[in-house]
Amino acid sequence: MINSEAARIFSGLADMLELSGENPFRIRAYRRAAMVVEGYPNDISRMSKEELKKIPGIGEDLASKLIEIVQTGTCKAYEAARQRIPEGLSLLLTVPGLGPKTARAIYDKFRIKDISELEKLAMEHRLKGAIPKIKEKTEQNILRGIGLARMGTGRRPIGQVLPVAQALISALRARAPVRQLEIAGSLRRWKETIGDIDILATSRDPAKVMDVFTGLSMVRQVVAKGETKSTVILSEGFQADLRVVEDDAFGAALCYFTGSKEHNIRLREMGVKKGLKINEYGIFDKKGEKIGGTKEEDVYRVLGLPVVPPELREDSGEIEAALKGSLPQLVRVEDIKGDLHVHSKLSDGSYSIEEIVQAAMKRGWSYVAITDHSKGLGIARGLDQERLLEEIKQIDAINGKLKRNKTPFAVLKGVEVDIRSDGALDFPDEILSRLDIVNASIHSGFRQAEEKITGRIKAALRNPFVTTLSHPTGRLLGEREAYRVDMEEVLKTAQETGTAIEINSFPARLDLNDTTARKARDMGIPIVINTDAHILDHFSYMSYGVAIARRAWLEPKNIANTLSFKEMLEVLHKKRLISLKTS
Ligand code: DGT
Ligand code: CA
Ligand code: CA
Ligand code: ZN
Repeated sequence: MINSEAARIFSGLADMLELSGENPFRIRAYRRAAMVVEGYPNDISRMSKEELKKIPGIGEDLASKLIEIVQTGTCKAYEAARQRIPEGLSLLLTVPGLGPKTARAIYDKFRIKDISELEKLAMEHRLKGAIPKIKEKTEQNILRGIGLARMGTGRRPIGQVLPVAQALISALRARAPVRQLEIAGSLRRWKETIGDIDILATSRDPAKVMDVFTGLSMVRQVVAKGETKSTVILSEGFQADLRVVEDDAFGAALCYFTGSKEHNIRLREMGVKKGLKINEYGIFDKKGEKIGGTKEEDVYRVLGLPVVPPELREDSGEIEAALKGSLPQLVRVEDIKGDLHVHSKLSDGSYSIEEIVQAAMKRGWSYVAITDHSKGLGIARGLDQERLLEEIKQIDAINGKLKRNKTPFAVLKGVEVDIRSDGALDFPDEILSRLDIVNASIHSGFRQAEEKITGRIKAALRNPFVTTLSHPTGRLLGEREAYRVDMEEVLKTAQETGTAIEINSFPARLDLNDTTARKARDMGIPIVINTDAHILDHFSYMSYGVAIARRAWLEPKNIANTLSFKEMLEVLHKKRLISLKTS
């Protein structure tokens, strides 16, 4: 959020002004502004200058600076102050709890260049003896501050990391002299959780790129700054590495730093068998002569392979498939023809059915299913029978209008029916049979025993009108573990009954992970990729679900909602026909 960024800039500015012995009143004004802005409940980026000036402690000058920060990500006064103090000293100022005077004393004595040097000095108690005002307790505080800044650097859901990485890329493109710039690492492979961001660049002036990168306002702490590689902790609490490489090694480096490590090892071994050395600097023949590395495809070409899509680079069969020429034609976002799990404002969504239809058409989709919650989910204003029938009527009317206007788009009547804790569904078959899409899902009894939950799901799948099992494990990344469920059993029942399984694209869910999705495909179970949208912007989450599908080796034909309206319904309603025949 821009508020905390603005706060960091103001407090950094105060620190630097203090170091250069500026007017104490100005320094105090910046400190106070930092505190006020940090705690301010509304997003300052949406406020006009006049509104900003009404915030206590913000006058004309600070309001202008806030506007500048919102527009440019920094302010001139801050950048100018940074120019006046040495690099290492401004690094020290990023350590929480280390005041400017102590930072200056440490810098003057040790000329520290990165935070790990400071950490080492504090750990070895070498600060204590050297600087009079530093006691053992100060050293502990410094270590805690360093730890604090690094905290939360555990793995994060991709949905939290990707937007930040994209902002980082735009900032670098705008301000750093970079030629090529690419995201590498697990983010390029679209793993569902990300350890850290890896970025690769080429440039005529790597030193300048490092300066810009480590100086970005979204950087909370610089862990290490080198001539061609730097590591920082971003304000959101996770780490980013930036490396600048030579143009003629960019492809080799991109391949190396995209990983996975296991995939790289396989490539390297295949190289060795051909008498080639493959590393992040390039491809070298027996004589040590460089024979490629500018482009990533160079690496695969010398091994006689087509380029393997990053999502598959996990050493889980992709090398063998590439050798045989049988890599899958992975599904793409453009292949998706519609979303089959969307909430309108009739339950806990925020938009009307008409608005949802408009947004879906704008995405180029040809259908959308409205699947509001059923009554069991009271907190989500779940629909009772009467309100559901009302919704059905509304959808019929909208479809009628679309038809009259010859608009080639269909709204599907649906529901997200709650699987109750005893395994029964929230609506009788008589109602479910009037719907096109019935997504069944569990919202309660997460702590039940495995057999119980598995039993509930199996019972739901056996219902002929349930088209899809939605968010099959109930997990919320980083928040809630999946419930205990025997996935093998669930998949087997889905296979027997012909029920589809959902890849839920909602970033906190990404439910049905890549390995299970791949297993489902192997069993011939139809898969649908849905967003579970509650607002229109959520439709963009489709790319996360598609990424899971790609990591699961899925092709368009494995996914029901890449099919035309008619074919999609044929797949999802097959079980209805079978049950009609046998009953
Ligand atoms: P993460 O950050 O834990 O989500 O996963 P990655 O894959 O992004 O891993 P990271 O950031 O440690 O390293 C980026 C890539 O660099 C990794 O995917 C492969 C490559 N790499 C790192 N260390 C090694 C290594 O020791 N050997 C080889 N062959 N490659 C490595
Ligand atoms: Ca990484
Ligand atoms: Ca890394
Ligand atoms: Zn839902």
